[in-house]
Amino acid sequence: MDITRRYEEAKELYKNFGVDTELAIEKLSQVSISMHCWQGDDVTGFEGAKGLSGGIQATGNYPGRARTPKELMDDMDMALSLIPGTHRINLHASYCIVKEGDRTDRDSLKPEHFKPWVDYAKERGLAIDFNPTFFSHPLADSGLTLSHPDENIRRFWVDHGKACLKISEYIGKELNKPCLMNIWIPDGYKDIPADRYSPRQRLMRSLDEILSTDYNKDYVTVSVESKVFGIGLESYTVGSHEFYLNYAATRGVLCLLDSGHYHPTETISDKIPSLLLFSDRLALHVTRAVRWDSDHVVLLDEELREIAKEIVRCNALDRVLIGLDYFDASINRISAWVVGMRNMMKALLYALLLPNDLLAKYQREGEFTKQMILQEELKTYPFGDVWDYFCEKTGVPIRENWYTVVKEYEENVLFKRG
Ligand code: RNT
Ligand code: ZN
Repeated sequence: MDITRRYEEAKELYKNFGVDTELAIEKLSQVSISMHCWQGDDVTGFEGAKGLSGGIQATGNYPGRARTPKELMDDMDMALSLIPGTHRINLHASYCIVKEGDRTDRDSLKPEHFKPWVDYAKERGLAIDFNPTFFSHPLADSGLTLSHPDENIRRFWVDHGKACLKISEYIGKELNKPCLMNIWIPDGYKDIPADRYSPRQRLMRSLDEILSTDYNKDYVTVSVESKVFGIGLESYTVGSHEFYLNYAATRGVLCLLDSGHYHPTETISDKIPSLLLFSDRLALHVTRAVRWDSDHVVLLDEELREIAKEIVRCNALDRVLIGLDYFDASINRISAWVVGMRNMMKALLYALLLPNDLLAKYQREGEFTKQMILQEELKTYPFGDVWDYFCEKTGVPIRENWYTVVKEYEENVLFKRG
């Protein structure tokens, strides 16, 4: 298997359509994807949480879940060593690292509680993104947080949001790389509500209060994430798509589209160009919805390629902040990360290797037959040869060979965790 020879042949084939494989590789190596820490421990965090709440669920009990900051960091290192490129890590407030005896609750978390993460990122040249955690907490048990009618509870969560803005600012400043702080709340009702307006009005007020915090926009970018329904909260979601679309547009923050948060035949790929026309930047949670679940491991499927194509065709690799968001506890968790991250990169490479200008020209000229033929034939072009070459060039294992490394780590480390 001569990777370079195969690459050279692929290069010639793509060149026939004016596609420069070298340029594609160059652009791909600039991409950084935010790898979500919560795949490593089934969204448990370090606060001693008893279970996961907020209408999301991690199912499965594959051995080896990371239980401490050190274990999670080690596992993330293992995953990152098998993924080509330099990426970001995505943390939740529930991954705070507090000293023994420290009783700090979410409303008063401080930058110091994330210093070990900042040190971790510094040593590895990574950036960090951040999320306030509006679930898995006694005050979120009702399924309501920022839209809660009880003023004290609502205030607690507003204070959590504010504390997280300061933490995000600290992270961005320390790493000298802007931190994306994404706000997602589970708020909703299991059954048909009597009043759909007031909870949204309270959410709007809460978000405005959070954003009134004094924070440095050079270091923090805020996004808001909508959802269609949660488990146990099936009938009404306070933070719906329309709510956040308008909220983001009027407040100058970003929309975050989670690919698992829409109706079954509704895709986020189609929304990307529309949002980019009206907003400078856009954030994504890439995941895979399967029936009731919005959080399966990202596969190289049609929609993933469509998402990548829209980002590339809009020339927006630097305007779309890509993050992954899923949690599968039924398989090796490190493999889950590696599969998703590599697939996201593969999808982008696939999109970068398409003759996008030529295809757009066919569309403009009404040459729909040619457009279809070429798009279909391109599906079996040797994109895998370019991918292998890219992996070799960046020093990560080729093809499925990375699994041997994970398997060894599994035997020596994960299975010994008890
Ligand atoms: C839940 C949202 C949210 C979470 C993470 C843990 O439906 O997608 O983004 O998955 O914040
Ligand atoms: Zn999400």
